[in-house]
Amino acid sequence: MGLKIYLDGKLVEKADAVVSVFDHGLLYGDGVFEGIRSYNGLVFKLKEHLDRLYESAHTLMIEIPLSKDAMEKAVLETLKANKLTDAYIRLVVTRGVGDLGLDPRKCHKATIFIIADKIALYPKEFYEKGLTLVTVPTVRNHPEALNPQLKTLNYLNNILAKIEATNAGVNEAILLNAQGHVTECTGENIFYVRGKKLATPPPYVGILKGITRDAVMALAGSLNLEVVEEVFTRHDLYTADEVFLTGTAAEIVPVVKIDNRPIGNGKPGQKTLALIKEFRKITARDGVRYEI
Ligand code: PXG
Repeated sequence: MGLKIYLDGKLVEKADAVVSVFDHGLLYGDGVFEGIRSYNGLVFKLKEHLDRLYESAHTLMIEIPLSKDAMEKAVLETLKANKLTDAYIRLVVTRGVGDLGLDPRKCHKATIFIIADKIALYPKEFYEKGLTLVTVPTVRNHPEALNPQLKTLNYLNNILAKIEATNAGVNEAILLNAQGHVTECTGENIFYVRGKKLATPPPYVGILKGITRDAVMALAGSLNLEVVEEVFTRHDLYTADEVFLTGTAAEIVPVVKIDNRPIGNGKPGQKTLALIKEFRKITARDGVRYEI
């Protein structure tokens, strides 16, 4: 049995899961999405992901033709149809089919699709050895141009940064904003540890308010870390005790080198490793349960 995809209310075979070339998601990147994970039959932070999806759609004035409850059911149904206990879920809502003009009023119904597939885990050595990063020339989208808080189908800002990191022969890119302040990576938020302080940039510098970021901030207290959202520069990262990234796909991943400067002792930090342990406990325990 092949992969079953949810498409506009139906579960269809992968080969039949196709959208129109007139869909504005494709023609203009006009749409929103979420990347969600399930762990052993529990969907982690599903409500938070759905809230963020509907908030992004609200600002873009995309009307999602399903209630949040119905959307939650559609996600769980897709997981069950594919008999997946540990999955990566991609939920996409586009403006829908229109004509060859960008006017969204021509699109009468949003397109919804949900792909649930096996999770492609990051290589183990990333967690054991840590990542190498560079800051890249492409600056993060200005919040008053295309706010990074919206999880839209337009990821070209991030893709350009990823290309620059790859060209530099490293794992990931750090994007700065137009003022030179650290924002985030191409698909992860960034944190640093200095003494008892755990710092991460505030949303207004131009970041996606990550759901893993929020979960890590909530865990910090139990590890005797004091969380602060602060505006900071590359220097603060170079001189930190520890740096790590957070995201649904990556979870928590240590960073050991930035712009050729070793971070701390050049190895994954103790606080980072302790946070990974705590995070694994909550992903194994919390979430929306489904039976397959
Ligand atoms: N910043 C950006 C720009 C992101 O796209 C995060 C931070 C982390 O947010 P969450 O809510 O996941 O903690 C993201 C998330 C993918 C993929 O397939 C991308 C993300 C999440 C899952 C998968 O590239 N981005």
